Amino acid sequence: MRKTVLAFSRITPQMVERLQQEFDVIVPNPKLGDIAAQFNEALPKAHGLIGAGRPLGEAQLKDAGNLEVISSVSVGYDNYDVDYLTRRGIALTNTPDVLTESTADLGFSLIMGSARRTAELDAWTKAGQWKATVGPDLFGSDVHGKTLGIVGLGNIGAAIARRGRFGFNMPVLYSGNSRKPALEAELGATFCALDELLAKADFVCLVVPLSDKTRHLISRRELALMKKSAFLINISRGPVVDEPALVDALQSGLIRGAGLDVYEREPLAESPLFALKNVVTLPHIGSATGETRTAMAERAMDNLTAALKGQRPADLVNPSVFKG
Ligand code: 8YV
Repeated sequence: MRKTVLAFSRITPQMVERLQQEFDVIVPNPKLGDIAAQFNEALPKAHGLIGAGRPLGEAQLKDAGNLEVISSVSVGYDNYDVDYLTRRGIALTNTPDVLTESTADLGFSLIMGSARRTAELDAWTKAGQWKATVGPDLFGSDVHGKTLGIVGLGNIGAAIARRGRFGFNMPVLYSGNSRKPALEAELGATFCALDELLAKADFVCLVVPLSDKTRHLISRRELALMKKSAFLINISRGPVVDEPALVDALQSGLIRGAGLDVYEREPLAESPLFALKNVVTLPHIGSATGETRTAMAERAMDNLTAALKGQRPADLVNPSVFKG
């Protein structure tokens, strides 16, 4: 019997063709009406789901009686109720590694863009405001040689730290659950408590997964610990930062600026952030390059295919479901 795959996002028509060689594939299509309704209708038939950006837990999956695997086209898996999936014996896979460097590139571009005010000054130039050489009111801040604080020195955090240390001669501080001796040796990085990092870093980069422990990790108290000249960079998940507290900090000059790729609610359609010149707001594009999204989708298809064939997928988030 051919198994059924519900490909709910991130899978191109060529990729669907590849999956169709082995599976029946259902792809919700906006031209055929409500996507959520099509997803729910297909769910009871599905043995595998592949896609990203959709919260999936008990409420959404109670009719998914045949489901064996969810293959997420993302490294983060905060959208999924892992305990529930594990209780049901449903495998969950993600796509680590392939997006590390692109996401670090984006993180570094937020450091550069917020410090040197590139988006703001691009808009200013295009608005025809360049009448004379710019004065101190439009000056930015240096990046090279400044202290880089990485909150969460995982793969992506380390890739940002490498860019800072070796490309921009930045001393690196990091905080997190555990010390990373190999990275300390490679990067000359110094482990410290979050409060100390906040007080010393010129750029505070958030690169932690979202969990109960990291929700609102950065709130009023933490923002108040930062230097007035410092920048907050968030490429992790929006709820790691208390957004109203950040808006206040940016409005009142408690910190110099911020570079954000993620928000408490996405897509961000309106926000007090939009009125602020000292924040760069990007639409969650950490991994959004052609090459990387293709690599992520391919890795996710490999994980899905392995699980549906009874083989252990390479990137299993909940290994206890897989006894094979
Ligand atoms: C995804 C990401 O675009 O991989 C991740 O965890 O943040 C991005 O690559 C996002 O998760 C989709 O919602």
